[in-house]
Amino acid sequence: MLEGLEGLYQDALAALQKAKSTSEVEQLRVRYLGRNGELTLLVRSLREVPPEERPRVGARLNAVKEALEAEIRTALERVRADEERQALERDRVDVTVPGRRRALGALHPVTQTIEEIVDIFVALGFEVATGPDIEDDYHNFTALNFPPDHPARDMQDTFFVDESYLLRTHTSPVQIRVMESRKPPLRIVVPGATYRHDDDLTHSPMFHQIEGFLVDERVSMADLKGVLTYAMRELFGPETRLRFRASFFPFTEPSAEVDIGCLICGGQGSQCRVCKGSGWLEILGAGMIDPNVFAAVGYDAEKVSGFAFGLGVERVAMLKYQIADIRTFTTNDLRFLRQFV
Ligand code: FA5
Repeated sequence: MLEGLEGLYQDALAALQKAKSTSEVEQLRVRYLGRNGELTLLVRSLREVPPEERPRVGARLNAVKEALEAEIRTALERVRADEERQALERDRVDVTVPGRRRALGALHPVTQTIEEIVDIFVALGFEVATGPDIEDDYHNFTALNFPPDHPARDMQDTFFVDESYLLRTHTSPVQIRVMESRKPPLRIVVPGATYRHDDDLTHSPMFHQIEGFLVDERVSMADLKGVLTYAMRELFGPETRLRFRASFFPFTEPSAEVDIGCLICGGQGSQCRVCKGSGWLEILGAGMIDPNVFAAVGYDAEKVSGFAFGLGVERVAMLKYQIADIRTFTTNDLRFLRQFV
């Protein structure tokens, strides 16, 4: 038995020295010291050894078992250290390699302009509302007091989806949607895309507007002038001058078109190409909400009044950044877009 034991010990030592991984060492541990391991079986067969030899054999068995356990621990430490070294080698990071630059995107200049304008009104206590791009005739025209034969309803201005639906031509239908579902007082701004059959240097088939309206008791044209003057000065600078010109919209009475003093020539006019010599640039439409609009949403025009305005976002961005052609916003030329990062 002792011979077998010595042979087993030598084999185990040789095998442990060759082991290259923790799993190989673990397999050897099971093979020799597991519940049915070779050494365990020898220990179990000690009772078959004649009693007089048992102490000597037993002592040797114990010694070999302890030695083997120690060898296994040593082998484990060795292969673990090897494995760790290999893992470090494999995952080594060369910090001197130049980094790969990530192409970071940025907000589109039209989006930046929308955010800037909306922030000005939010600071004044306005809430943001939105509505659908695909509208029905009622909200886009009828409830806004457009007569049935108004030219804006014409196929040449409006993109119709089918008999009942169209791509909204302005953000004003959201006035109706908000007033239909809520009661005054209201202070609302509505940023959104709008669509018209238009295409030239200053007109795009898809463009953006920001609608604003305020409904309460005793709202006057002076409130409209005050709010717009403040907002435009925040947007274009404290020296900005505003001019209100009488105009017409079916949904406001009285109505005004609002010009700002030309930013390019400082209102001097004469040779200026941007304001075409007038010293003024048109920037938005506005007015006092027409009583017929209040009637359409069930408000009592004797009790409430309100103002509304609609601003062309691309037009504002063109003035602010002195852009000559509205189409540069949608041609995705990175040389143009990178100027707004
Ligand atoms: C309106 O759309 C009215 N809904 C504005 C309004 C709201 C008036 C509330 C009163 C009360 P208008 O058609 O003028 O009005 O358009 C408003 C602005 O949108 C214009 O001043 C212009 O800046 C911009 N705009 C109009 N058509 C285009 C276009 N095709 N491309 C780019 N901007 C446009």
